Order: sequence, then structure tokens, then C-alpha cells
Amino acid sequence: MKNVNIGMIGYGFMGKAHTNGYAQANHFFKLGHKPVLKALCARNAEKAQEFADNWGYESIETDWRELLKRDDIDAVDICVPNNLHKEISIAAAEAGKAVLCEKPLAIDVAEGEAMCEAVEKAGVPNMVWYNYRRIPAVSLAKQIIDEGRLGKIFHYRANFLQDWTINADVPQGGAATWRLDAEAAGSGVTGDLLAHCIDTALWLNGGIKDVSAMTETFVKERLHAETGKKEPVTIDDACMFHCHFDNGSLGLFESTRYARGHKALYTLEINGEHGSLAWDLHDLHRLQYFNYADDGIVRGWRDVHVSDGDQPYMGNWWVPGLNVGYEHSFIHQVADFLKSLDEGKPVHPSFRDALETQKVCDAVLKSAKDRAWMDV
Ligand code: SOE
Repeated sequence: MKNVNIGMIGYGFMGKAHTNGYAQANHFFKLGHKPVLKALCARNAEKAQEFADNWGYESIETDWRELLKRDDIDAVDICVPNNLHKEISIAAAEAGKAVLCEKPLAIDVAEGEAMCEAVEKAGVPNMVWYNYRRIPAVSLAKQIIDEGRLGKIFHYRANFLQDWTINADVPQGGAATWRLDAEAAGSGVTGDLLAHCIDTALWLNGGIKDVSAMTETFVKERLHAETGKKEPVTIDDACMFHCHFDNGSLGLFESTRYARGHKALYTLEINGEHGSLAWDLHDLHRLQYFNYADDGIVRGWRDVHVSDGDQPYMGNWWVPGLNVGYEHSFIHQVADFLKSLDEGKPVHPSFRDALETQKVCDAVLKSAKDRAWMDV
């Protein structure tokens, strides 16, 4: 068994999700590599120590540059706001560390390209945390599509709906609400939510050729948590786009933080010549499948409970019939990363894969701004 010493930067929601993945993966998956929680890095020493103690990190750092200097760190996990991804990723690659970066890859394509060049030049393992690919029902959708069971694809549609910014008193900026600050986040729902839908779509249905988008910012001014002043809001609160895929199918995507009643509803549906698939994050262990080849008298949507040992990842969990949840997508991503080290192969989505998502996001934002179709 080879150890992989992890240096985690950041301790927010994703810091927990990834750390839980490192802690659990080897309990359930037979692997030749094992993560060791070596160091937790965050600016506030007290909070860093509290997180390290709670999750079992052996040490703390308060400056990521110091973390990168350490010989006992093999992989750096970047769980800080998007505007820091580029600088840390490039420095980590130059220091010879594996780089595991939270999504979206970067603020824009130019940054993403520089990051790809850095990890490829250094020849270090690299991965972006688009975790929804690793939900067993979504992985099963990939298998069904790749086996040709849907035939020619006509339509792909996806939504990611939330409602947590409807209140105009929610500030922008600061540790808790940096996602509303364009400087830290790059964009609003496009990079934060649609990027997930785009990553899954590219994986399941191939490349996107061109896009036509619209965005809206419903609350125009918010208090900035750092300056204490009301400032214009420059992120997109909602974004919709339609597109052509390279395979000739049509795509329709929507995301918003203003869909009252929806906290994190990611849904997707794909319609092909021989069948269709649908999936819903709120019922994440189920995949809906319609197979036109079924005998006419029983033909209909099948509700596939993804819990059987034959289905992706499920052979490693419990017994058939028992569900897994959101956190398992991260455990699976860690397991896939460790497996890629065992096999000496790249893990996906790599920085290069995530750059494709970034290209679609950039084209979407430009299309909305210019009110025009945009090639990706
Ligand atoms: C935003 O609320 C958010 O936490 C995203 O940042 C995550 O990527 C998404 O998975 C859930 O929603």
C-alpha cells in the first residue's frame, strides 16, 4: 500500500466533502494507494486547527506557499474561491504535486489554459471535482448510453435550481457569500451550477458546438461583506441557454438561485431514438429508463433503483436494495483518483476535460452579453 499525503487548502463545505472522501475510500474500495490527511491549510490558524482536529489532519499551515514547500505533501486539494484556483494550481504543479481542484476549473478559459499547460508540463496527476458524474445512477446512465441502448440522441436537457439568494439582504463577498461576488467567483450560476450540468452533458452526450444564452441579475445591489458598502451585483443570478451538440442533438439548460422552493434540484433528461433516461438529484439513487424495445403491453418508464452489485460502484457498498447518497459521489471520486494512481493512468475529469466545460461557460456568458449565438 502506498501513501498519498494530502494537503488540503480550505475547510468549507467542499473541504468536508473531499476529506470525508479521503477518509472513507479505502474502507470500501480495494486500492493500492491510500490518502493520508497530512496537512490542512487555511489563513485562520484557530479555525484550521479546529478543522484539523475534527477531521484528523496531522498538521496545519496558514500559508499555501508553505504547504507547497513541504516534501511530505504529495497531492494538493484546492477548496478555495475560484479566483485562487489558477495561482495555487500552477504553483502546486511546479512544485511537483498532484493537483485536485474544486470546480469550476478557473475564472475563464485563459486561466484554464494556463492551468492545463502547467499540470501537463509538470506531468503531475490532475483532476477537477465534478462529483455528479460519480453518482451511481448517473454513471449507469453513461453505461446505458455508451452501450448504444438509446440509439441516436435527439434531446438533452438539464436544470440546476436553487432559491437561496432571493432575499436582497444576503450580502455579496466574504467567506460565506463569495459565490455572489464576481471578483471571487468569476460568474454566478453559470460557473457554480450550470458548470455541473455542462460537465455531465459533455460526458454523457459529447461536445457542444454553439450556444445561445440569456442571463439575468434580479437583485442589482447588495451589501459587500468586506467593504460594508452597497455595491452593484455583477454575477448572473439566472442563466438559460440552448445549444447544438456535435452529435446533432439539441440541448436546453437552465439554472437559477431564484426558483422558490428548490434548494439544489439538479435534473437531467436525455431522449434518443430507442429510449430515454431521466435523473433527479433529490432521488439520486434512481434512474428513470424508457426502452421502446419493451413489449408494447408493458412498455413504460422503468424506475431503476440503482443499488445492485452489477451497477456502477454499488458492488463496494452494503447489500442490494440499500441506498447511497450525495457524499458517496466524493468517495467514488477519491477511489477513482487512487485507482488511476494504481494503474498509472489519467483520472477524469482532468484539467483538460474541465477546460471544455469552461469553454462552454465562457461562450454562454458572451452569448448572453452580446445577445447572439456563440461558437464554443
Ligand atoms: C452552491 O450552493 C453549491 O454548493 C455549488 O457550489 C456546488 O457545486 C453544488 O454542487 C451545490 O450547490
